[in-house]
Amino acid sequence: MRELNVALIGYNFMGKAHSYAIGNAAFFFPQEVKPVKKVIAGRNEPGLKRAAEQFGWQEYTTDWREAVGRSDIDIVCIATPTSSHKEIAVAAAKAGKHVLCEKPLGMNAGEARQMWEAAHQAGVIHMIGHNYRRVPAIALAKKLIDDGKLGDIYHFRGVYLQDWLSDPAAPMSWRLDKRIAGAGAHGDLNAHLIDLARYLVGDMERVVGMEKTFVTRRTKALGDKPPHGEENEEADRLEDVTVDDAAAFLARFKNGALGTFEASRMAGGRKNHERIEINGSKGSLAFHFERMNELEFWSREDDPKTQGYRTILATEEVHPYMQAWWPPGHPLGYQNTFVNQFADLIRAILAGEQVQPNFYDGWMCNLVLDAVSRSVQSLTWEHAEPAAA
Ligand code: SOE
Repeated sequence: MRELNVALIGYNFMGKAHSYAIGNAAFFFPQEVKPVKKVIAGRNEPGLKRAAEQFGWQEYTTDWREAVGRSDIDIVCIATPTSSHKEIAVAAAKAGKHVLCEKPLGMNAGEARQMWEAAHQAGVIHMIGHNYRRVPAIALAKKLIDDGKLGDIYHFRGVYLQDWLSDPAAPMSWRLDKRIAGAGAHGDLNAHLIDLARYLVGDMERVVGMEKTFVTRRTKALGDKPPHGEENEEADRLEDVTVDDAAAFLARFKNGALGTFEASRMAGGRKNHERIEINGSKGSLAFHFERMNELEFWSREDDPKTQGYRTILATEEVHPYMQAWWPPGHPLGYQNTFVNQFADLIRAILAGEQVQPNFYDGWMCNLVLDAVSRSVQSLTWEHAEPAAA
């Protein structure tokens, strides 16, 4: 069977998720080709070596350029902090590799646009890692909306709440450094909500938002300590948090719908609480990631005597992706969304057709993120569309 060799850049949380997906895509979704975990790249050799062994990579390198430039690599998967996405993605596209990049695509819309242009000009298949589109219940929601079950859409309501920063003693991390992450909860979590809103409802016209950094200084992270223990007093040094802890915004969609979005890492008790609700003239849908196998659906067309939200267990073979998995009633987990995503990428590569969400969608998402950030400064509504639109 023909093999497609993959280079993965990054080996932490997302590196682990993508390694799992690359290793299992052909197991659950057999296609004419088989992805191979060829080479994994990262900067810290001991950690990288451990990851290579644990996740089953054939080789590792501390030089991502070497991995991307290899003639035997077909796909480059980018799972690094945001500030490095553009350089790696553009190099990969120019080298003729298909690219899967984590979100948010760029540090800002300008970068994201350059990434889309590079991939588009190179004619490679490009994808952005919004894995929540690959939850069967979310793909089912899309189908119900496309089938007209909700009618005209009135509302999109999304919250994405976590609490890992709600303790002021929680240490610094690259995710709190604007130079590396670009933004805080806004870029990390609102990016997912924006992608789901674009997928299920459509493009946004204008946005207005607010954001706040509640804890402005945090202790230097242990992992950032000087390598040999010298300058120990440095470890206790406080560092400035340069991104938002929480960001919320209102949106007007092009189709007339209204949107509300809230992202926070300060929501005590909430772990990965991504919840959306969509209301339309004929029906409503609600989804909550912590119960990711369920989709709630309310229909105006139901008999009023028994009308009410019903819970659909999206684990049956009639549901998106589920034929590939288990017998009825056997649920999926977080890691399986990455398998579904990677299988969709392979399918697109074989068909020679772009997959969604791709770098264009990543650019559109960055545009909305930027427009919200501008509105935080200007205190007014801002346009969320490309200038030419
Ligand atoms: C951290 O907030 C994080 O890992 C995000 O970066 C992911 O995109 C999200 O899926 C879970 O939370």
